[in-house]
Amino acid sequence: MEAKLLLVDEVRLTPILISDPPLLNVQGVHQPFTPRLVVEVVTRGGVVGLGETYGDGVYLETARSLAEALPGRPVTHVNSLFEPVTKAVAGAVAGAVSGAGAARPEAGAGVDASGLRGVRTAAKLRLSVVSAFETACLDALGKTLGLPVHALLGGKVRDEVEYSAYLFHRWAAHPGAGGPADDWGAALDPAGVVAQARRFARTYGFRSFKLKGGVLDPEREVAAIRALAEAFPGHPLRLDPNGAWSVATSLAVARALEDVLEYLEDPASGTAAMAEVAAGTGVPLATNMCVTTFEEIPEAFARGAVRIVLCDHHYWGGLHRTRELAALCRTYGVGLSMHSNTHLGISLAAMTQVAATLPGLTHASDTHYPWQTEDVVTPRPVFRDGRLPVSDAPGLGVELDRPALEALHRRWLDDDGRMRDRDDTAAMRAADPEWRPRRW
Ligand code: GKR
Ligand code: MG
Repeated sequence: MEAKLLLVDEVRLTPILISDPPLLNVQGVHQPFTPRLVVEVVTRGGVVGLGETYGDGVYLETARSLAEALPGRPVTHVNSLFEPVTKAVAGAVAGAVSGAGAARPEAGAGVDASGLRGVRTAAKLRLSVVSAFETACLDALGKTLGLPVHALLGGKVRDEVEYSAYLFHRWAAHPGAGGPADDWGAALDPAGVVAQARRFARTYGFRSFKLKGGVLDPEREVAAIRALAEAFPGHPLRLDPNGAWSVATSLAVARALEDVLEYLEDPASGTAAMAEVAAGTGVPLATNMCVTTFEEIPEAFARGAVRIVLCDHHYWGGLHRTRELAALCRTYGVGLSMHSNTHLGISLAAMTQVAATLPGLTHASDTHYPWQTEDVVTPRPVFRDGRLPVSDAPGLGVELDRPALEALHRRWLDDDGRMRDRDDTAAMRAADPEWRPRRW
C-alpha cells in the first residue's frame, strides 16, 4: 500500500436537518428538526470515510476550519492530526461559545443549553467536531485496509452491543402546523410511559429502560418508574432529570426508588451536589453532565460523586479517547455506560464499534436512534433483542445513502435559520411564550 494513498485529498461537510419528535426534557422540547453534520474524508486512494456530529452553527464553523486544513495529512495520524489545526481555530470557537451562551441567558453563561452535556466550553466544542473527523479517518483507513474500525481499536471483545430503550414524556405532535408527525402519540403520565416502553420492548426487544426526567413534578416521575417496575419486574431502570433537582429532592427520589433503580443519572447539578447526594443514598449515581472532560475526573472520582460515567465519543473527542476514558474508569472502579443525543446511523455505527472494544462497558448503552424516522445510511440498522450486531465489514460497516443526504441537506438550505441551532427552550416557547426551565 502506497502511503500517499492514505493522505486526505478532500473533506466534504454536509449540514442536514433531521426530523425529531416532540420529546420533553428539562430545557424544553425537541425542535421539529435537529441539525446534524455529516463529514466525509476522501483519501487520495479515492476511499470515503464517514463521520457524524452536532450540526449547530458553531460546530459547522469549527468543522470548516478543520476541513480546510486536513488535505495532505495522513488518515493514520489521528493522535496528532488535529492539534495544530485546532489551535488555529480555538480563538474563533471561544468567541462562538460565549455568543451561544449569551443567546440563552436562562441556561447560564457557558452552559450547554440544548444538548444537556454539562458546561459548554470551547475545548469541548472543538472535541465534538474533531470526533467526527477522527471517526471518518478511521472509517477510511479501515475501508482501505479491509478491516473493521474495531480492529483498528484493538479488536472487539463482544459480537453484539446491548442498548437500552430511551423513554420520554412527549406530546403527540409539535406545536403549530407543519412539523413532522409520527404514530407514537402522547406520553404524559405513567400509563403513557409504560405503553411506550411496551412498544420499545415489542419492536426492538430492549430489556433495560431509561426515562428522561426533569419534565413533571418528581412525584409523578417516581410514579412512572414505579409503573415501569411493575410492568417489567427485574428489568434495569434508570431515571435522568439532567440535574434539575436539589440535593433534598434527589435524596427523596432515591429513597422512593431505591429498590428498583439500576442507577439515578444526574439528579443534581455539579460535582459538589452530586457528591452530597451520593453520600446520602445507596443508589448508584451516573453522569453525562458533571464528568464530561478529563479535567473533571479527579475531583468527581475523589469525592465519590459518581459510580458510573456515560461515555460519548462525540464530546470526549473520538473513539480513541473514549477508550482512554474507559481505562480511567476501570482504574478507579467506576462503571461505564454510554450517553446519546439525537443521532443517525453513522454515529450509531461508531458507538457500536467502540462499545464492542470496551470490556468494562457494564451497562446497556443509550440511544435515541429508534426515535429517528430518517437516516443517511442504508440499510438502516435493526435492533434485535435490544442489541445490534458488531459489523466486521471494513470501516464502520455503513453505506451512505446519498439521495437521502441530499434531501436532508436541501431541508437545511431551505430553512429560514430557525432550526439550524437546536434550542429546546425556544421550541417550548412556541407553545407557551412564558415557559421557563423549572427546578425542584
Ligand atoms: O434528548 O432531550 C434529550 C436528552 O435530554 C439529551 O439532550 C441528553 O443529553 O440524553 C441526554 C442525557 O442523557 O442527558
Ligand atoms: Mg443523562
